[in-house]
Amino acid sequence: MSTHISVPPTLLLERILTLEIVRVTERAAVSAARLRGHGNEKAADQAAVDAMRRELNKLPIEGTIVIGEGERDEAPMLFIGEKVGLNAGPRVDIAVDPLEGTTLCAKNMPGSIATMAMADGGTLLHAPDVYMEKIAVGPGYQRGVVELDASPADNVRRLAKAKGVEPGAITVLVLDRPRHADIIQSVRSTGAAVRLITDGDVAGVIHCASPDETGVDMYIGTGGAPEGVLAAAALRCIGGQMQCRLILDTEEKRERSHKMGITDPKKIYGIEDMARGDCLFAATGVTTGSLLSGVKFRKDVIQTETVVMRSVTGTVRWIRAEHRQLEKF
Ligand code: VTB
Repeated sequence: MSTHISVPPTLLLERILTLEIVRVTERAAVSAARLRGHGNEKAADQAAVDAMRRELNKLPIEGTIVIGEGERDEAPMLFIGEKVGLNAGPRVDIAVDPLEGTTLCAKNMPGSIATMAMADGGTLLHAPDVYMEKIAVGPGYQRGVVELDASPADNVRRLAKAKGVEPGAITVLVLDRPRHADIIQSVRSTGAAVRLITDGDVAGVIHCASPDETGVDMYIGTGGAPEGVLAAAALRCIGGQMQCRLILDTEEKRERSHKMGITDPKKIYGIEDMARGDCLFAATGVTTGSLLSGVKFRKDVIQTETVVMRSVTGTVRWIRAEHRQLEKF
């Protein structure tokens, strides 16, 4: 390495990896997008997994999948604990959701993405594939402005006060599930609005970071723990607050999570508990949503849109790419 460069080699490499992870999510998105609207969630997911794994294995990293397609016996590829990369370079933790919103993709509905995060080895929460209670808001509020254990109505009022608006000016994003009926009712009792999504709460949480653009102030609800860690990695880069708690309601789940190093089953995790070190986050649109455009197959080019973030600097890049060597995609 040149002696003129004063940046520590690991940071420099990590900086270069910012673009490399874009390649990874781009490829996964294009592969999944070929199966948009085919009604086959498994096939679309598999296509994204294959592409993502192939690309990850080209990177100069010593990577470990810590959030993946599942535990080894249920996931042949990108299973938790799988080693990826060229086995040279920095030791990193990797969280993947090659196709977040498989149903959205299979039904060709808005908002499916290919996403991943990369962080210093040992710094991402090793979360089991269970449900997780989550609450998130964007940057600019005092710490603890909302809390997981406060009622949704209270949280709306607290956030409205901090923002200097009436509760009626607040919008809360919630996954449309029967289990969220009480949350929805509680939010609406304040005069606040609920925006419902059918799937995709990684993008949902990210919406909170720019309320002026998205119209979303807060995310509340229960979704997947893996998606929670990915969302935390994104907020670590762009700012905001998040509180989460794993739902470990059976002995089997408590045991499984214990094996992954979780000793307090009731712990409330903040962003720094889920993404402790420096991290990178990327997401490429598969179907067009309010965060990202989906893949467009033109006559001679494939267009993708990706957002990539880096916590060290907080830089967020929106990358619209045109891919020409189509056979390689
Ligand atoms: C959650 C959410 C995801 O699936 O995991 C959800 O975090 C699962 O909830 O974004 P259900 O079991 O009720 O479907 C997603 O929406 C992705 O599909």
